[in-house]
Amino acid sequence: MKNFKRTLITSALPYANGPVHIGHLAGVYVPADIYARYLRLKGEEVAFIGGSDEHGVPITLKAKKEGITPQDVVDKYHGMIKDSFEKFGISFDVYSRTSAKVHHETASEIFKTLYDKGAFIEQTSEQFYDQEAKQFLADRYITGTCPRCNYEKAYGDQCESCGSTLNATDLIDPKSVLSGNKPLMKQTKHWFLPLDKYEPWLREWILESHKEWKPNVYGQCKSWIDGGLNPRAVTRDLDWGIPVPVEGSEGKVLYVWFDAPIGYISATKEWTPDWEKWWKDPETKLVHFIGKDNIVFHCIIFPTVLKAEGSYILPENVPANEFLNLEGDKISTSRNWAVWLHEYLIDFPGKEDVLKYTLTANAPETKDNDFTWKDFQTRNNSELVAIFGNFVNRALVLTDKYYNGKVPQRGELTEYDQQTLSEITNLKIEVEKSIDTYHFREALKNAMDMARLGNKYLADMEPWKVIKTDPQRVETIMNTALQITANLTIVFDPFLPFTAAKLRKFMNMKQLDWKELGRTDLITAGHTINTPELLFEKIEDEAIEAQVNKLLETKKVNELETANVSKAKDNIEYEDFAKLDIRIGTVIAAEKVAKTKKLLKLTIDTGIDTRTVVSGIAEYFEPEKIIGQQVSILVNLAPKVLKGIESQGMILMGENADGSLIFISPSTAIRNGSEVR
Ligand code: B3M
Ligand code: ZN
Repeated sequence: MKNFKRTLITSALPYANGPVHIGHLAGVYVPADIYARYLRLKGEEVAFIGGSDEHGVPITLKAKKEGITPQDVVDKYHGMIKDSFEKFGISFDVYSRTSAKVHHETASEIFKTLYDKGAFIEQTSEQFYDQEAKQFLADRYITGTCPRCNYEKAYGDQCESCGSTLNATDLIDPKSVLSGNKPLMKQTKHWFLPLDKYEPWLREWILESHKEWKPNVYGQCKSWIDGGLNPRAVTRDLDWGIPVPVEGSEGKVLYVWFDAPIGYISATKEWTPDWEKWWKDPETKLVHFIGKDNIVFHCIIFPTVLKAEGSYILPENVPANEFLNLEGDKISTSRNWAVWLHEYLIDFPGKEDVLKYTLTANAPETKDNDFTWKDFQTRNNSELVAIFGNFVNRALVLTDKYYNGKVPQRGELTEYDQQTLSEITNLKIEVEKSIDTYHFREALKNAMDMARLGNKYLADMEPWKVIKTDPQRVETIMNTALQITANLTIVFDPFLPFTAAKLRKFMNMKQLDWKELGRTDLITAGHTINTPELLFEKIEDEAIEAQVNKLLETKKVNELETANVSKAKDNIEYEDFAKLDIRIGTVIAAEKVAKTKKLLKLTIDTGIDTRTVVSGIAEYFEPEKIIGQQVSILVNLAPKVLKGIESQGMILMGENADGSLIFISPSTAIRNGSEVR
């Protein structure tokens, strides 16, 4: 392995078009933060870079929808995102944003350098254009009918009903989101990065020299490269973003995926004037933390940009994660299927580390994983409370009780004591191995094993019993237990920083460097600890049920919104329709039909006569509330006896997606007997 002087850690820049959720945290920010904290504790030189991605079409669409400017959108969400990260203790050295001036300058400069070097190719192609809005249309600006499933509101790049990936030109009856008009095809010029020319280099750099990358990352790169790389447009027709710094490119901006990764560089510049040592010195180890949907951009496109520029280092590793699902479904911002960090902070105050623990213990490192509230509760109650918390609490409470909070002297160690203490060093080695190879889930398990070790030690030693027969031995037992506790403050520091700080406070200790981990004399006899408090508290069923119910509500709303409208029936002739005699009438009496759930017996003034109709609407209407309601009634339907009552006609109803019903009534009152046709 190569020796580096310093580590530059970047974490994907979240789009500032919505708040951040547990998927972001689990996939990117928690592992990056563990890595950064761990290296800092080891005394290494680290920069941990983050920021918001504030360009791109989704942000302009959000602005349009809410009737505000794109800048308003990003200001709002950048603030929210930054705040959530701070509260969760994600320890960025800088958290910047791509609307910052330094970023516009940096991205323009890099584009210009590549342009001047002739690194791009210019190409003219046909794109959809909205004549009324005088604007080219990005895929998301076009909707139409999905050619696969007939869903009428499919986007130019994807159908959200059947999930197919589409080209805007596939849509049946395409419409511009801006004007509602049918868009035209018009020629437009763009700049392309000829990835194909870099294929031999990429093959060598990734497939030969980075075989150690995670299999999911390496595999994706290999399939991109083997599939044949094509020139990729790095500019777009859009009025939000960084203007293309070339003459004759009015109305064009840099493609968001061209400028966003450059955001890592700009943020570093914002942080330190000494930024070049971080980006241009081959002794810097660059590591990108990202989710799997960003692999091609960080492993192929951005490195190609850096390579073409010529003076930058390339990533040493890109430990991308798979996805985290929520209760069995894909997390989705647009469907509100997520656990939002800002909401979690309100619902579970002071429990930031519990979420981090759950997300790391169940991190989607090698495959997609599922977050469930039940698992969250179990991890808290059966692991954090029952193992870690229980051990620490016993150690502190007994020290308080037996020795008034003063750490007792250690006498002679038994073989079991020695074994237990030496296990700390073994676990330290395991944690290091795991973190160094980006296996954070395993690393946390190793750390938890240290708490387990302590918990088992006290359970086996039973000092609360021994105290009656051999009080001297108990001094050694408690001293040993407190040495383990002191080690826990170090080993958990990268993973659960709030908990580690709390534990240090209980123990009345300073923060210790990683190199101290494994020592069995971290606290000396006579040192006074503070009055014990609980490290973790149990999470009750009610709190979990409330979260599950919130998700069920969301599910209901989504089902209503996406339910498919049934297809039109076969055509009929007008004569067929004309046979139906539909009139406006008024309900003059209504009562439930005994022993049925669904039926109401209605008396209707049809203008022709007064008649009885039995109608299956009882689940949605209370009889007394619909007296006086005007309705549409099919009066020439052959009478039929239902539950012993002759029903003379049928009330017409509209049906919602969830099966609930509404009356089809005139928009203003009209004479009973009026014909509907
Ligand atoms: N904003 C996509 C995402 O949030 C994109 C990442 C940019 S990293 C330079 O998944
Ligand atoms: Zn579809």
